[in-house]
Amino acid sequence: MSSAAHPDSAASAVHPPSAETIARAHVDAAKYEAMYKASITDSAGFWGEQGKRIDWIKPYTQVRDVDFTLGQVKINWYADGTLNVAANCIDRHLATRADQTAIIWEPDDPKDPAKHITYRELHAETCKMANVLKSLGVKKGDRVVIYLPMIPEAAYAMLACARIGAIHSVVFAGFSPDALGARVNGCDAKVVITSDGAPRGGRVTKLKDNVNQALLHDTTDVKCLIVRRTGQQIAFRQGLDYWYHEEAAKVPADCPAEEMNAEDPLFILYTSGSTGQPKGVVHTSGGYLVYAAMTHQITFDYHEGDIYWCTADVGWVTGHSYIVYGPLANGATTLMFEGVPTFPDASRFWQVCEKHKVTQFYTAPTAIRALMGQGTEWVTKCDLSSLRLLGTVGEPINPEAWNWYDSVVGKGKCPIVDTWWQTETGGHLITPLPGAHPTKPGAAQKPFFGVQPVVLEPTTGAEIEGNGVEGVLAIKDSWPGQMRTVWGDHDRFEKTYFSDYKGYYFSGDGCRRDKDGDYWITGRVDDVINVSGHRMGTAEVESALVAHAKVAEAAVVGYPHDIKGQGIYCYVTLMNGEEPSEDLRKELRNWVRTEIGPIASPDVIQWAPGLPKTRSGKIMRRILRKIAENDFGALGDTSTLADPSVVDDLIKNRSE
Ligand code: 6R9
Repeated sequence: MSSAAHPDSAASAVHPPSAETIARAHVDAAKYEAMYKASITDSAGFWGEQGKRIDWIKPYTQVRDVDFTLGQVKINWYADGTLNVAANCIDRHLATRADQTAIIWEPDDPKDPAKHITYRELHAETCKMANVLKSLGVKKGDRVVIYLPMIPEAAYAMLACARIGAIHSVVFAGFSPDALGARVNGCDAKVVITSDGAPRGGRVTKLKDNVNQALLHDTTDVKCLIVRRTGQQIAFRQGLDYWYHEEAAKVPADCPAEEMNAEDPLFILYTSGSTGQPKGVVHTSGGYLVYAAMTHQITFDYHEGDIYWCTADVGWVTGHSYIVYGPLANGATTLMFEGVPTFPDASRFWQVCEKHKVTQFYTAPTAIRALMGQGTEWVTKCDLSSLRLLGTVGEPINPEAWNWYDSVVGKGKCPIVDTWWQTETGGHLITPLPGAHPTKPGAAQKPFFGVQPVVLEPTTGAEIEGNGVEGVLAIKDSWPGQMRTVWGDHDRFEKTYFSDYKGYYFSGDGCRRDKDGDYWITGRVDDVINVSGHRMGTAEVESALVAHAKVAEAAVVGYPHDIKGQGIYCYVTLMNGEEPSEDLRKELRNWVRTEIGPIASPDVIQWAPGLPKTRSGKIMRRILRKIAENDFGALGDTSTLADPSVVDDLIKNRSE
C-alpha cells in the first residue's frame, strides 16, 4: 500500500462540498466554527444541551465530572441521570414510526430473501429475547457474551441486554474457540448467545462447535442460547443449552425496560493493545448513546427517510456505534449485511446499494482497495444514484483508494468522511463534516465537537503548537463517548492511556497537522498492527507462536501490504534440533489461526536463528520492522545489540 499522502504533496487536492451538500447538511462551515468554539469554551453547557437528544427517565443535573490525572482518572457524564438505552433505540420511536423499517437484513446469499424489520417488530423481538435471558437467570449487571453471525438476532441480543440492564460483550464470529473462551472467562459471562452455524461468503463456520470447545473446561456452568441459522447438526450440552426459538415461544413479547444509571456499563468490547492479552473496554449508557447518536446524525448527515449502511460487523466497535446504537437512537433505517464484499462476486456491495437504495455507505479502506483491484465494471454496472455520502474507517486511506472511491463509487458527487476513532472513543473524534469541510484524500481532518486533539513531541510529551507539525496524537479533555475503564482493571486503564503523557488521553496513533490545521493520521506508534482494519497486538501473535512446542522464540511486526494495509510478519526461532521446513511453516500458520482466528493468519514467517536484542534482552523491533519492509539502508544504530551479526543473517535470509 502506498502510505497516506503527505499533506504537502500534489495528491492532497482539496474537494470542496457542493452547494447541494451544504444546503442539506445539518452543519455548514460557519455553524461548525460556532458550535466547535462553544463546545470547548463551555463544555458542560454544550453537552448539557446535546444530552437532550435522548430520553431520560430522570433528567441529569450534573453534566460532567472528569479527571485525567494519573492515579485518579475518572470520567463521568450525566452521572445523576437515569435512562434505558433500548427504550431510546426502540420504544420512543413507536408513537411516530412503528411501521417504519428499523433494520434491513441482507443475507449472505443474494438468492435468499432480505428481511425488513419494523420498529414495532424490533420491539417485540427484543422483548422476547430479553424475557428469554431473564428466564435463564440473567439479571441487571450480569454479563452476556454474544457470538453470532450478522443476523438480526445479534441486534436483538444487544438491545435485549440493554433492556434488562445486562452488560453485553460481543465477540466477532471469526474468533477462535480459545479467543472466545478467554473473553467469556474475562468478563465472567453467565450466558453465551450463539447460532448453529454462520454462513459467510458461501462457507459455514460451525459457531456452536466453537462455543463447545471454548467452554470445554468451564466449571461455572455457562449457559448457551442457540439461534437456528443454518439448520446443521450441533452437539447439545444437556441442561446447559437452549434453542432460542423454543424458549422464545414460551415468553411474552413485552418486557419492561430497566431504569439504568447513566454510568452503568452498557457493554464490554475486547480490543488489542501493545502489551498482554486483549483488554475489556467498558462503555457506559448515557454519554455513549448521546455521542453515538450525535455523530451518526452529523457526520453522516443523516435525514429522515435515508437508508444507511455500515458494512462493519457487530463484533467491532463500528458495528456497535454505527449499525446498532447510533442509527437506532436516531430512528433510522440501518442495513445489516451478513456477507462479504466479494461473494458471489465483486459486485455484491454495489448490488446491495442498488437493491435497497442506500443513501449513506460506510466501509473500510481494505475493502475499497480489494474491490478497486477487481476493476470498475463491477461498480459501473450497478445503479448507485441513491448514494449521497461515503465514509471510511479503520485505518489510514491511501489517496489512490480515496480517489477511486470518490470517482467510481461516488461519481464525484458524494462527500467522503474519513472518520478517525477507536474502540476506546465510542464514536468519531476526527472527521470532516460533509457540509462544513472541503475534504482532502487521506486526511481525517477536523475534530468533532468537544474534542481537543493535541500533537505531542513523542519523547518529551510537550504540546507542539502551530501548523505543519508532526508527533503523536493525544486528546486533552473528555467527551461523552469515551471509555470509562478496563473491565476489572482500572489500573491498566490508567497505565495504558494516561501514563505516557501526563494529563492527556493517549491514542497510540501518530499524526501530522498540516498547514491548514487538518489532521492526518499516520498509523500506530505502538506495537499494535492494523490488518484489514482489524486491530491486533503483536504480543498476542507472539504468544500464540511460542505456545507451539517447536518454537523457542518469536517476534512479530507489521509490514506494508497492498490490500490489507498491514500484513503480519513473524520472525521465528525454533527449538534446538528442530529443522525449518515448508510443512512447519504451514503448521505454524494454521496454529495461529486456531489460537486466535483467521484474521491473525501470518502472511510471512521468516526463520530466525537469532533475534536482534539489546544487552538487557529487549528485542529491537525497530530493526525487525525495517527488515520486513525491505528497507535495509535505514536500520539505524545497531551498536547496542548484544550480537550485531544476527542482523546480517536476517537480511541474508529475508528473500528466502
Ligand atoms: C473505529 C476503529 C482503532 C485504530 C486507530 C487507528 C486506526 C481507525 C482510522 C484509523 C486512520 C482513520 N484508525 N480509523 N487510522 N484513519 N479514519 O477502527 O476502532 O478497531 O479500535 O481501531 O484504527 O490506528 O487507533 P479500532
